[in-house]
Amino acid sequence: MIPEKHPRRVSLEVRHKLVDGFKKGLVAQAGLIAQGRGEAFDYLVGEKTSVIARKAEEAAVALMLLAENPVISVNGNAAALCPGEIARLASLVKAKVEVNLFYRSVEREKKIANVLKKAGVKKVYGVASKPKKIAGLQSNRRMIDEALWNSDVVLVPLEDGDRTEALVKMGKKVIAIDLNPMSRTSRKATVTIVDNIVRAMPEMVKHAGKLKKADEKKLRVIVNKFNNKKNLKNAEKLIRKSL
Ligand code: PTJ
Repeated sequence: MIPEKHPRRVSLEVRHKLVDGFKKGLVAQAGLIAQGRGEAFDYLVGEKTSVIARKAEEAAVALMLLAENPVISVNGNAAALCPGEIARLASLVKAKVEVNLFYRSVEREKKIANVLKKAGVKKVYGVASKPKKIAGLQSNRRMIDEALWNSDVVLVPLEDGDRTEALVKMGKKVIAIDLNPMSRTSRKATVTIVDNIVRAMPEMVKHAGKLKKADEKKLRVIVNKFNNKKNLKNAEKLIRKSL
């Protein structure tokens, strides 16, 4: 039980969600460590969505709305932390949802798919599927299902650098949510959102609600105005300033 007025209440609640997710078999052991890595960076960005992150969130949603075949690629941490927002965003931008795990097991894929379905995702891809393999990648995440193979824009919350790079090489536009602006994922992605997934996803749902009826021209202006390199530099500056 976390006291109502505990100064680190929100952060502790998120931790507990992940521990619960681990107990339910959604989150990998290493997923708990990944969260700790994220928390350290979150502390440095002030544990709130910066103007810098908000810009990236808006550009990411515009990119998804412009896509022919957008996909949200979900791992254990994302499923444990924000299944409802994944379902809402997928519905607003008409994205397919696939499960893609670093520590791959069909049992975990099925559990994650159930949580996503309960949250409102109609069809979940990548469960016990016959995957296609991304050439040159060593990890289990090289195995991707048809939905991701055919996508043009993919949202990858908490991704590995080598897969981000491989997806970009395949010609896809990659949107990453990563609190570390210096990670390889952050540097290789097309749009990098330096924000905690628990804040980024609700923000993206809000943007999607506002932009879903916007015309193509307006969406293109948002995407073209966005400069990922510059945005990452600004995120890094924000962190340095807080030290
Ligand atoms: O569920 P699986 O099997 O696919 O396991 C996936 C994990 C999470 C274990 C795997 O992707 C992993 O090892 O992740 P990393 O490389 O430790 O973390 C990826 C990045 O996510 C790091 O740069 C973290 O700073 C960042 N990160 C961690 N938690 C959050 C986060 N970014 C945003 N929000 C978070 N809550």
